Amino acid sequence: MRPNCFFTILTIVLLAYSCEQQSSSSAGFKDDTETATLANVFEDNFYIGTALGAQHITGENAKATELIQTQFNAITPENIMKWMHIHPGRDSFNFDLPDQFVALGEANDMHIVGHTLVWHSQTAPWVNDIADSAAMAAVMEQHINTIMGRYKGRVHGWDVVNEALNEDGSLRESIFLKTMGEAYLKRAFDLAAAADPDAELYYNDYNLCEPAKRAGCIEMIKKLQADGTKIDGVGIQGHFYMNTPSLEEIEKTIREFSALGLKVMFTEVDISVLPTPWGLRGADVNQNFEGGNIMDPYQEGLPDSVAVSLGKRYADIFRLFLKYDENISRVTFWGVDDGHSWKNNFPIRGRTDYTLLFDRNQEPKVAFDSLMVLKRAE
Ligand code: 9MR
Repeated sequence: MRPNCFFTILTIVLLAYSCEQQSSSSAGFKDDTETATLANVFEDNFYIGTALGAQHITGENAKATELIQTQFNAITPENIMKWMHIHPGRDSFNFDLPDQFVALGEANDMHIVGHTLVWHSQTAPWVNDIADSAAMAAVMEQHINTIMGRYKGRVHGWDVVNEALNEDGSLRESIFLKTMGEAYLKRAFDLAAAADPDAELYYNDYNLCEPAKRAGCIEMIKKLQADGTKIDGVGIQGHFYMNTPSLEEIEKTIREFSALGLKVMFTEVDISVLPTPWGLRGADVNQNFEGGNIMDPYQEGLPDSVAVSLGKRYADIFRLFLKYDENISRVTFWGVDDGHSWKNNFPIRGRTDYTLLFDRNQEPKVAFDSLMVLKRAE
């Protein structure tokens, strides 16, 4: 068979599958309840979260607001609690949007996550000028105590340390490591545990399904645990691609972190359908490349065949999440809809990616339907 012919037949088969999935799922909602949503379909399994930008917190788009309130039962602030925004000067804090974010979560009875306390990226410039250990320790104490103290009992879990590891599993040479040495990790968790003893405390990173980085992470967490540090969970960010990581590696990752006695969370889930330049994977926000149309093939819309493949990839991954729902406490998508996804600008700026479950008009995609029907197949 000629390759063109093969692909035409494959597309027809995929489309037929898509239509069948869509009709059975929408019919299914009506049979069960008119108001089936992600949050209530997976209610017995894990929280279903989303990341909110400032525009969502201020409620600029009524359709997005409705999605947030109905489809999700956990929220993470995408940017507004990062150091440069919340603590821009040594003694100045900006709590305007963070207060609104927490209030929004409370008004909707949501699981509220704080993101992120200690991260090398997007610190305020003055933090990078700190040169010695005692000064950094004092600043870290002020930062954690002030922010966690303000939301004590209201923010339920915190990404205490974010992305402390290199790809080979060694510790990243961040400003915190440079000034305080490895001790900064324990210090951050200890401060957080004291600031709000009831809050869950997480280590959060990308590429944890890669064996070397995962091994480094496990070693780091074991050391913290051996030193009596309170750490409740690990956030596997989950910036995934269509073909990587493999289901086998995702499964190993869930099992290995669960074996440490930690809650496992997938905290920043998205799946890029676009080509990656030079085999790049991960979420290092310092990497950016220029690209032409070959790298941005779906500017006019997502072809049905790709929409179906994305749905299948999401379903495969969620089937695994359901298998380990005893260990997984939360699955958070990194954004509300495709138009909002950071992937439109990473690792090449200005592309049109389709990473999430809702399209640019906040309408559900095939990927949404493919998850909504999963539980029925159990
Ligand atoms: O989605 C976030 C994007 O809007 C920001 O420009 C970027 C830089 O701060 O951070 C993105 O979120 C990151 C998250 O905070 C930590 N893990 C990687 C995420 C994607 O870069």
